[in-house]
Amino acid sequence: MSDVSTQDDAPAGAPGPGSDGTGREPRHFVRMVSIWLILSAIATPLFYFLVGPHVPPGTMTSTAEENQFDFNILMVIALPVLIAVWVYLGYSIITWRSSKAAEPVGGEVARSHLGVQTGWIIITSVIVLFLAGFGTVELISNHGAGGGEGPNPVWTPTSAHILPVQVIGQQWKFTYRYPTFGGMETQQLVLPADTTIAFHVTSLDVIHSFWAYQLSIKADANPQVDNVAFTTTRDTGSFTVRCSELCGLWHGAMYNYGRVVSKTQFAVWAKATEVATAANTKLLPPFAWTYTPDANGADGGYYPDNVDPYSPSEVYGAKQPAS
Ligand SMILES: [Cu+2]
Repeated sequence: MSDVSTQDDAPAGAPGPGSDGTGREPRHFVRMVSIWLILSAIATPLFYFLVGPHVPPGTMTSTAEENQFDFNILMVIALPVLIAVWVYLGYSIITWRSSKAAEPVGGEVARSHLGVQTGWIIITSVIVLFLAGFGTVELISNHGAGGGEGPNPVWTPTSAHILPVQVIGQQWKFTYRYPTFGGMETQQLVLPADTTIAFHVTSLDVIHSFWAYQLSIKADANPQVDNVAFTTTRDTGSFTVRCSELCGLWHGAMYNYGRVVSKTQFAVWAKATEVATAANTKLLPPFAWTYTPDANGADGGYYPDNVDPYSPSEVYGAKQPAS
């Protein structure tokens, strides 16, 4: 890889006829590896310990923590590769630029270096196979990617206390119902810290996607589907909820904010909100895991309005009138 400037078939780094005045070609390969080793040994731990704890999506939940760890491991493997490319590029520009007398000579010597070829295949194979194994272990041991466990979760948390929160998407907002607090519905997603949450994600109209970025939760919100995603909250703080499935004209405006608060604060908030929304809750349909979408589009209804003044064709499943 390095000794393309020599005309003989000496191994990489071996001295050869050179043009540096000493009659010996510098050991370019050894130099490059040394520079790469030093830079990698400095940059990799610096990244892991200084930048790593700040890598998105943070540590607000168990799933966020796991994702942050995975991103950091990927970066720790990628950094030395990146540094190798930059070192080779930089070294080549300095050493073999055209204004220098020592023009590298390519040809067969450059193409058929057994050590370089074997090393390349071994190193890239080890990296790719390790990442495949690491990814598989992380996927299984952390019970799925991103907390989206689907309508029939293959695993359920072992935690004794799980707070169910229903996320309802509709054009174009999210609302949240708390079945353990009288089925109240709010526009604020408030969660207690250090608690396992079961998000039950559904939709009243078209397909949406519930993406709570800092919680590292992303789950499709589909009508007639109760899509479950688990996570355990850790730190308190605020987070952003966005729709991440194109769902119509105001998709881009379909976001709001949530908070993870202490358990005591949550208990106070939940009780107060349950009382404050009691009159509203009475007007809502009873809490259910899914609701029948409103056939008349984006008015956010829970039931088909198969009553006047709507025509039968506006009701889901209705036969189209003969034209
Ligand atoms: Cu949407």
